[in-house]
Amino acid sequence: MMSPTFPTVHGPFSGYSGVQILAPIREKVEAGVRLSANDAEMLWDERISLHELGELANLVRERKNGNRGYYNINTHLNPTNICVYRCTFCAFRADLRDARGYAMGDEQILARGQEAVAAGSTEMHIVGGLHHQKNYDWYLNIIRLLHEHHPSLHLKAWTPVEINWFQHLTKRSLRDILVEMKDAGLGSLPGGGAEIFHPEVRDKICEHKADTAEWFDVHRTAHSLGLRSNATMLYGHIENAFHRTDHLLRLRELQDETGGFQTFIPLAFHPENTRLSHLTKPTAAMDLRTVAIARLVLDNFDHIKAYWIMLGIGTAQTALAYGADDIDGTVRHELIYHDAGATTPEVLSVEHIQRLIREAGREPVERDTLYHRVVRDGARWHAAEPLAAS
Ligand code: V47
Repeated sequence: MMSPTFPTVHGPFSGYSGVQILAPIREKVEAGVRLSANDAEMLWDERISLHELGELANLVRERKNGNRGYYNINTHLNPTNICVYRCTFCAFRADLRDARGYAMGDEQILARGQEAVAAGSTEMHIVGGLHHQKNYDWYLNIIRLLHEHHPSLHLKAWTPVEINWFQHLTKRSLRDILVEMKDAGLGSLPGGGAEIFHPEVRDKICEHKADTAEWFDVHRTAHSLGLRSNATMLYGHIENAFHRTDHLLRLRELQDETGGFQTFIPLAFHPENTRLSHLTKPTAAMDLRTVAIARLVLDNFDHIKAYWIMLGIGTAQTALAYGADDIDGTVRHELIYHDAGATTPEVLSVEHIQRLIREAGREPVERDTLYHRVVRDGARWHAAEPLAAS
């Protein structure tokens, strides 16, 4: 593991300009050479101009994904907000007896599935709280029910935090649970629950939930079963550049081993209604810097997603020139960010999302969850060729 030293204006590079610091990194990126841990640390140095960083990340982005700007038509389902954990950054969770606590019944879940299909969704993103009184079968049934009634919906569900909770509830192996979920209709895993992997931070913001080794074990096992997954990083709270670098390098290492990750999604912390509400939200400059650095360090990830719900529409559009190639989907029923003060709309129309991508100078391409081109014929759709990144 890297030591928590960090280049600063007073460190070994004092007197260097941003251009000088970036020059050897630029050479490597242009030559397609992997950046070292030291290079990755250097990228956070604020003497490096955001514009130059973005330009370099854009080179990699265009090499991998050309001019395409991906989106999908998706919907969110958070079956319960009641949660045994109390992560300091979370505004979504509720206690069992909280007036705002809820847990959905089968009818409501099926109605959501129906609504999603009617809206043309190809994907349902399902995550939620760890309810004190719901057993594993309640969670399994959500997947089974939706898959049986709406087989066209790809179910991207459960983070390692939930899977780890299911292990705790059932005392069964991780593999067993994932196999059963997959048989019931689970299509892939979303990227949540990653937060910050370094224990210096993780132990302070979410000490009780699945730890870093457990998070990686779930993804490793899922990949070995042929399930693809995403990865995230929650930034802009109590972490620093060293922790962010460590986070990205750990992800790059597992991706070297399995190749099972599809997309990396940097998530900007939204402080409202959380136990960290005294902190200020990261700026757009920080958001773009993080997108660009992720694109440069995660050379083995095909996609970097600028999640518009979290970044805001303007920054997400700009991020398409700073390393991102995907802005997530039309989204409907998102709660995690909206409970934490996000002011973005609750849903975007397909026409709107396409216009945003076009305005950013990119070609809008509708993809399914596994990055196949989606071809539509009226209300029907099918997945065509895989949109392979080069
Ligand atoms: O793990 C929670 C984060 C994540 C806050 O896989 C917060 O395609 C900021 O993982 N401020 C869940 N962030 C969301 C997530 C995700 C989102 C979009 C696409 C995909 C994908 C995955 O949201 C949590 C946590 O890191 N989060 N509360 C907050 N107040």
